[in-house]
Amino acid sequence: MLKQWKIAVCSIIVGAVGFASIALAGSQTVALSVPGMTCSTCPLTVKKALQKVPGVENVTATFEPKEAVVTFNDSKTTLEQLRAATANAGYPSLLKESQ
Ligand SMILES: [Cu+2]
Repeated sequence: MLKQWKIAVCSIIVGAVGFASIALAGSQTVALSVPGMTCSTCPLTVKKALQKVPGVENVTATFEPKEAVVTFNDSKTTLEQLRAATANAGYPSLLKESQ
Protein backbone atom coordinates (compact mmCIF):
# COMPACT_ATOMS: atom_id res chain seq x y z
CA MET A 1 0.00 0.00 0.00
CA LEU A 2 2.72 2.43 1.04
CA LYS A 3 4.90 1.26 -1.86
CA GLN A 4 2.17 2.05 -4.37
CA TRP A 5 1.79 5.52 -2.89
CA LYS A 6 5.52 6.12 -3.35
CA ILE A 7 5.35 5.00 -6.96
CA ALA A 8 2.45 7.40 -7.54
CA VAL A 9 4.43 10.31 -6.04
CA CYS A 10 7.45 9.39 -8.14
CA SER A 11 5.48 9.40 -11.36
CA ILE A 12 4.05 12.83 -10.51
CA ILE A 13 7.59 14.17 -10.00
CA VAL A 14 8.86 12.58 -13.20
CA GLY A 15 5.88 14.04 -15.04
CA ALA A 16 6.58 17.52 -13.66
CA VAL A 17 10.25 17.34 -14.63
CA GLY A 18 9.30 16.15 -18.10
CA PHE A 19 6.94 19.07 -18.45
CA ALA A 20 9.65 21.52 -17.32
CA SER A 21 12.07 20.27 -19.97
CA ILE A 22 9.43 20.70 -22.67
CA ALA A 23 8.86 24.26 -21.45
CA LEU A 24 12.59 24.91 -21.82
CA ALA A 25 12.79 23.48 -25.34
CA GLY A 26 14.93 25.71 -27.49
CA SER A 27 18.03 25.82 -25.34
CA GLN A 28 19.92 22.63 -24.95
CA THR A 29 23.32 21.75 -23.47
CA VAL A 30 25.47 18.89 -24.66
CA ALA A 31 28.93 17.67 -23.77
CA LEU A 32 31.08 16.72 -26.74
CA SER A 33 34.11 14.52 -26.30
CA VAL A 34 36.99 15.90 -28.38
CA PRO A 35 39.75 13.28 -28.25
CA GLY A 36 41.91 15.02 -30.88
CA MET A 37 43.00 17.83 -28.57
CA THR A 38 46.71 17.50 -27.84
CA CYS A 39 47.59 20.61 -25.81
CA SER A 40 46.04 23.33 -23.72
CA THR A 41 45.50 25.72 -26.65
CA CYS A 42 43.45 23.21 -28.63
CA PRO A 43 40.29 23.98 -26.61
CA LEU A 44 40.52 27.61 -27.76
CA THR A 45 40.37 26.54 -31.40
CA VAL A 46 37.46 24.24 -30.68
CA LYS A 47 35.66 26.97 -28.74
CA LYS A 48 36.07 29.51 -31.56
CA ALA A 49 34.83 27.03 -34.14
CA LEU A 50 31.72 26.29 -32.08
CA GLN A 51 31.00 29.94 -31.34
CA LYS A 52 30.79 30.61 -35.09
CA VAL A 53 27.84 28.26 -35.43
CA PRO A 54 24.59 30.29 -35.52
CA GLY A 55 22.44 29.41 -32.52
CA VAL A 56 25.31 28.56 -30.20
CA GLU A 57 24.81 30.42 -26.93
CA ASN A 58 27.67 29.28 -24.74
CA VAL A 59 30.79 27.14 -25.12
CA THR A 60 33.16 25.82 -22.51
CA ALA A 61 36.08 23.85 -23.92
CA THR A 62 38.64 22.14 -21.74
CA PHE A 63 41.77 20.09 -22.29
CA GLU A 64 41.33 18.12 -19.05
CA PRO A 65 38.98 16.45 -19.75
CA LYS A 66 39.11 16.73 -23.54
CA GLU A 67 35.63 18.04 -24.06
CA ALA A 68 33.46 20.92 -25.12
CA VAL A 69 30.23 21.74 -23.33
CA VAL A 70 27.91 23.61 -25.68
CA THR A 71 24.63 25.34 -25.00
CA PHE A 72 22.71 25.99 -28.18
CA ASN A 73 19.27 26.89 -29.47
CA ASP A 74 17.98 23.67 -30.99
CA SER A 75 15.66 25.51 -33.36
CA LYS A 76 18.71 27.21 -34.97
CA THR A 77 21.32 24.47 -35.01
CA THR A 78 21.73 20.77 -34.44
CA LEU A 79 24.15 18.44 -32.77
CA GLU A 80 25.33 17.36 -36.22
CA GLN A 81 26.21 20.95 -37.13
CA LEU A 82 28.17 21.33 -33.91
CA ARG A 83 30.07 18.13 -34.65
CA ALA A 84 30.72 19.32 -38.21
CA ALA A 85 32.10 22.62 -36.89
CA THR A 86 34.65 20.92 -34.64
CA ALA A 87 35.56 18.43 -37.39
CA ASN A 88 36.13 21.28 -39.86
CA ALA A 89 38.47 22.89 -37.33
CA GLY A 90 40.41 19.64 -37.20
CA TYR A 91 38.83 18.15 -34.11
CA PRO A 92 36.20 15.48 -34.72
CA SER A 93 33.89 15.17 -31.72
CA LEU A 94 31.43 12.73 -30.29
CA LEU A 95 28.38 13.28 -28.11
CA LYS A 96 29.34 12.50 -24.57
CA GLU A 97 26.10 13.20 -22.76
CA SER A 98 22.96 15.29 -22.90
CA GLN A 99 22.36 17.49 -19.91
CU1 LIG B 1 46.84 22.04 -29.06
